[in-house]
Amino acid sequence: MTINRQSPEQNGPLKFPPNFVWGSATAAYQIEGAIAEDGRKPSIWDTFSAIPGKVLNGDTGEIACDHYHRYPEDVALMKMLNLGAYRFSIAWPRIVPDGRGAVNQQGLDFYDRLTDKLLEAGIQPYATLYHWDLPQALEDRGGWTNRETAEAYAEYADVVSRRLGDRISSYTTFNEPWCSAVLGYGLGIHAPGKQDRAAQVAATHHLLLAHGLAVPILRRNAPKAEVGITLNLWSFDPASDSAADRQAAEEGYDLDNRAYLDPLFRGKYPETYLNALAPDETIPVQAGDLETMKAPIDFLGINYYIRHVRQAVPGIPGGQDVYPPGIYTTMDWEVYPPGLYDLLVRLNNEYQIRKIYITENGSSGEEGPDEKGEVHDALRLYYLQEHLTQAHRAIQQGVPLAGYFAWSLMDNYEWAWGYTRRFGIVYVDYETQQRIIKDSGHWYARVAASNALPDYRVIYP
Ligand code: IFM
Repeated sequence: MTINRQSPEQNGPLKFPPNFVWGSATAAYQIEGAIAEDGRKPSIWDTFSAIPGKVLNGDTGEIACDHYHRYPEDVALMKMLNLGAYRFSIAWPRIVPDGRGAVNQQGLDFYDRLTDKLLEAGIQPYATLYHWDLPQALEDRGGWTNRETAEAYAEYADVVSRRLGDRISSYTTFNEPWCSAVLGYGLGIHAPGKQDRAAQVAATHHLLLAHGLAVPILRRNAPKAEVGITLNLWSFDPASDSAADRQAAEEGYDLDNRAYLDPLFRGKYPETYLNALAPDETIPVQAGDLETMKAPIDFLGINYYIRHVRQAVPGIPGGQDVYPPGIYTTMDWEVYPPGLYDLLVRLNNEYQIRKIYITENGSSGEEGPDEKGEVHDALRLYYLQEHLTQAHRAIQQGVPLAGYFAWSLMDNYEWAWGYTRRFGIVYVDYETQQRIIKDSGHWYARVAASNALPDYRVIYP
């Protein structure tokens, strides 16, 4: 890895627009720990991670980064990183531990304290209401396959936003509903671990419905806060220039991206998605649902990590992935920054989106401290730099990109990968809970402070 080489194609720092939001992101189950404290009851991730073989090394979120107790120290770290905003998620099983009914004030108190700490530090709180930790009590009644869960979610959104109101700058209803539906109910590699395509289709619908039900509630309770949703989206490229591969890439885009974008922005599911449903995969749509889902939002959050390169396979809409040579992270994810540019420009051309945030983007990498206690995470630094360069390019093309949140503030529980994959710009020693800002974090702090990418570029490898 080489640092400080002048980039031939860049003259001076790449400046971002004034008021561009620089943040970083986490999620409750991945960092909080304290799973049985102050009235919290189990979520689907407590149940799933306790099943042998579901998570690497049997890791659970029982302690994680102990953020529930260490949040003041973590907010101080954010300050050192010059963050203007912090994107965190609120754990439904702390607030309404049985999913519906009794509200747990102690759970609300925690997010109240965190919000105050952030505001005191001059950091804007960006709260996500659902980042995968459904109360187990609701899963016992069918989880997201049951329409009741959407109603329960709307009640939960009401409770949270009545208490936190517009002290929260920005509410995100859901993080990556694709993951909840596809990984959780279709493929079974995330909680609740179901492998049932019909359940996946029902879950997708109820997640989008829950979003739509919550939007007016959030607006009523927090009129000054902005409201949106975060999707995990990919750019799609064909494996070759053949018509078949190009069609496979387009179908892939429809099935994974537009299946969420179209209901949210156009009030309908795309044809490719409808045509790909098997006879038993029925969307449980009721009158008015599609109208509800397209409640106008203030922003779309995008989590971008990789692109898909698709090769046609007869009879399989969307074809199959192929893996071109290149740089891959320890998740085996290709590093492909131009895909972020392609995606942003395409979204801006195809939908009326008021404002976009990149709510997650980052790289895994398992470097630990050296003998001087420093963490040299060359690939992550390069990854952030290259994606931010593409984000800057997209802004030049008129994309209304208003902020960027590095995933993640600190190393944490990477779901089915347990603690074996690290995404933090801050290193966490899980034995001692010591935090160390990595090279990428120091670099990001300078970028956030100057609102610009430096006039030098890091070369990797
Ligand atoms: O850690 C996850 C996060 O919870 C959701 N988006 C992707 C990240 C990396 O896999």
